[in-house]
Amino acid sequence: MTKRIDKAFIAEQNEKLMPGVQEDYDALARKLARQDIDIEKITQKAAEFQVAVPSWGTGTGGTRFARFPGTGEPRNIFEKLEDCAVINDLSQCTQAVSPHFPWDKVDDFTELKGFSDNLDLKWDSINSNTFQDQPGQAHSFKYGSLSNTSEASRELAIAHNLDCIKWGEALGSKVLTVWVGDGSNHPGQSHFQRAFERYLESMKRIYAELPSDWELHIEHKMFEPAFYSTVIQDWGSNILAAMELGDKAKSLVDLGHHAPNVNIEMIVSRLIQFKKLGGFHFNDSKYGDDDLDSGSLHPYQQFLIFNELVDAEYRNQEGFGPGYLLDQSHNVTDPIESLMNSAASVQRSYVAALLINRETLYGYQDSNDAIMASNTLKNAFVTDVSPILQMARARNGGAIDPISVYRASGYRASAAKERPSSGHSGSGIV
Ligand SMILES: [Mn+2]
Repeated sequence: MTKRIDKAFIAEQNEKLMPGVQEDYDALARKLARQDIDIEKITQKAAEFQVAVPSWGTGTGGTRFARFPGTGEPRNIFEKLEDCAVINDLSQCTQAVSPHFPWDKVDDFTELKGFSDNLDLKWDSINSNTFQDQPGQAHSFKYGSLSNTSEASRELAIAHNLDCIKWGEALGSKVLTVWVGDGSNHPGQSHFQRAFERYLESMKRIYAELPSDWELHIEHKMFEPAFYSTVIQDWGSNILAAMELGDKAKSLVDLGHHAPNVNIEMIVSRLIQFKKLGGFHFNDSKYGDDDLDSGSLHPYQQFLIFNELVDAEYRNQEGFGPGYLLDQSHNVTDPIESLMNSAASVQRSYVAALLINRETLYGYQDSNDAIMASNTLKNAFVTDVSPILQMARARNGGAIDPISVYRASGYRASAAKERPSSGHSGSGIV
């Protein structure tokens, strides 16, 4: 087993940085006090913030063209969990891991649960996979899964999702996330309405088996692998399906699954209003489903999404409590570093959105003062909340500077020794 980074080592590294952090923190505290904001309350909320890590993000991703694996990549779910534990030990905001089946399937789920408990990790949403055929699969998903014209293929896809619920129960998860690659690559190939009807019939069967305290999250995606149309193309199809299924069915927003320039924060608001916001897959995008690191390109968009989320929290919006998950593909970076960076980026957007005085903003909105309303958001966004994030991590026993501590620990080098490449990896892009 690859050794976790020692708590004493983290504390030792923090000690060198703490005087500077304290100085910055005190200065920020005074600045925020002038806006009637108590920094301690914000730091407390930052310390409580959580975003889950995708098991498939711990390996190097790739494109349709190639994959360039890094060293010491996890070869199975147990090794993925070891990496997730390191991410959480340093970041202190990523306690839950979201698995992907059958990539992460094991023979003994009790053993897997015991293993994650020992690493102080919890299980987030279960992701089913019916977008590829497994070795020896009797009925193919080549022409779709839950919406396939073949009943046998549909039955197989339903059965897999029911298995996912069973495995999730063993792990203590409460959410099943369903994304299907179903769709068409040629105009006329698929009957839009009939395909959607078949999808809904299949989903109703899955929904019927959902434990009472579970949610079913539906993930939409505009294109790929179906490049002409997809069955759950956009948030419209998504919410229609969720409404058709029932209260436990909600929509999941993957930031990369929209057309360029779409106003995602407004979609988020609509889903909140109708109690249909299930959760997020955070990432960033330049052209399409690029799966770039969260906040690496459009940090303001990410902040504006959190503006809606914090607003819902402030208003105690009924039925509000989305799950936050990273969903990225790391092609040229060390996945552990990218995931730590991204978790902090999402946390930063949340914290910055907490700085907005909601009542002041409502006042500007009601009086149609566009400039001041916009500036209220922008002023929060440009406030450097780094000292709050650093202090929250340090107080929780994490690293002030996670990447430096990770590099100094030599974790990747020791993983490379203990994990010779198996030639393939269960990582992927969803
Ligand atoms: Mn996703």
